[in-house]
Amino acid sequence: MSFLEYAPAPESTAILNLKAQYGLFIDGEFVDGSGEVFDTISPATEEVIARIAQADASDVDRAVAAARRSYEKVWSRMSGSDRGKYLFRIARLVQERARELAVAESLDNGKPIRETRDVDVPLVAAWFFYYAGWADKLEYAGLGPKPRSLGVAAQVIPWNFPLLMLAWKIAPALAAGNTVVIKPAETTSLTAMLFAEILQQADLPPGVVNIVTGPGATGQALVTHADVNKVAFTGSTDVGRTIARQVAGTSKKLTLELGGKAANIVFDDAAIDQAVEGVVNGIFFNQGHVCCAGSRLLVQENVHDEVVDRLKQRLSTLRLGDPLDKNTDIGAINSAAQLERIRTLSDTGENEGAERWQLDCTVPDKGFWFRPTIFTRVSAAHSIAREEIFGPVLSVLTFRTPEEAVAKANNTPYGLSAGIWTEKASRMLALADRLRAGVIWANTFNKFDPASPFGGYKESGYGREGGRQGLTAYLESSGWQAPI
Ligand code: TAP
Repeated sequence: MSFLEYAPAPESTAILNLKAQYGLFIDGEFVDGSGEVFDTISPATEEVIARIAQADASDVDRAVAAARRSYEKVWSRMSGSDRGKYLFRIARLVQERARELAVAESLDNGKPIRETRDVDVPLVAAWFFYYAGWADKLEYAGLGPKPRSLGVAAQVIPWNFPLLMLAWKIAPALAAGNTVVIKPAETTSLTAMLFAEILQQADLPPGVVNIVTGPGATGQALVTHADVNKVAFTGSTDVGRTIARQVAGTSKKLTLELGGKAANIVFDDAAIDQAVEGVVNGIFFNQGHVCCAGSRLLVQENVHDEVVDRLKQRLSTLRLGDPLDKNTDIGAINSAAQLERIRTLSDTGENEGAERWQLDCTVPDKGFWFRPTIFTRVSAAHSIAREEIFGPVLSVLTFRTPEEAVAKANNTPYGLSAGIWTEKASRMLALADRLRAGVIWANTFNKFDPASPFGGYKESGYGREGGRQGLTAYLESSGWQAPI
């Protein structure tokens, strides 16, 4: 074998010590669910990894009761510094079990091991470290000298960053003194179960975190439960709308992190190689299953051909395949249903007159795969320019002036994120002021930090996660105003 042919062996699953079946995690213990158990499969091979318990409304009731007991008797009475110690312990245990968590996440979700190893899992630990530091400093959260926790938080998360979304939800809730019942997505519950083991290792008091697995109906039973004080949801705009209606008129506080259709705007003065890297990362990271993905490339007309050519050249170097292989850039699509959605929307793009280009590569026989795709000749009216595809599909549009770039970027019901590529700092700032997006990156994309608030405008939801702002979502507002 020549040096060029050498490829390291895929990350071994031998590191995993998985159970054949996982129960619900209620009151510090794994217990049976009342619904039928379901399989969690590897989207890369369609093989069953483990069986997962299904919670019905009575199980959700038990979980909420456990969270309430533990809130009243333990967690809300504990000092902030003691709560912080538990969060630090969880962060350290995530680091200790990092390799195992990365392998399990890649196996269950289909995302490349390089991403779970270098992005997802380190960020999970970073989120717990960051909020551990806040637990005894809540008086600096901006809500007055003695901010109060809300009570029991009901949290529902999607499948695209299973463990990271769980950390985004649980870490600030616990730091602020709330207890939690969380529902992972049906197709990606495995790492939440490993996280439950970590909570046991950390000796977290029973009932502080409860995990109920199951389908959308389980999530619905949770968010509509009468004894929860806070609902935090990340997922599709449709389900977010339903939840907003269900929560309306109750005393529950609500935060919603929903979809996006971000514009990545490339000006002719940008460093083109750097911009191309950023555009590739913006849409092909995590197979495009990213709410803030740069799914629309807005490129200045005079550099359109050059940018698209270089994009195609760069994409031709990407490797699609086994998520556990360290050389893999593009992993599997998370489910058959999501693959179908991506296919349908891409076919619509072609039928509406856009030009499709796809990476020429072999796709494994088994599993769910979609080759990285670029659409050119896209107009603002095309479905692929308006609807969130949530897959490795980039729609390219052009603009002539900064005004036109802003107008096109804002021409979407969403407002989660945007990217600007230019050498001119004055242009970055001017554009950032006028883009209706909660997160704006300049000369970079998809950068996340626990200290930095994340969230959207318009139909991308409301409330912020991360930073000091992420804490206020889990604290009672006293009407106190910081002195100016
Ligand atoms: P959804 O179908 O909305 O599912 C999200 C979660 O809600 C899942 O756990 C789901 O359970 C559950 N659910 C479904 N119906 C429910 C109901 N009526 N009541 C309560 N919970 C319910 O989204 P998805 O397909 O998992 O994720 C893709 C979408 O999420 C994309 O649109 C993406 O943009 C968005 N997303 C946004 C963000 C942020 S930060 N803004 C982050 C990630 C994803 P099941 O899995 O069992 O159906």
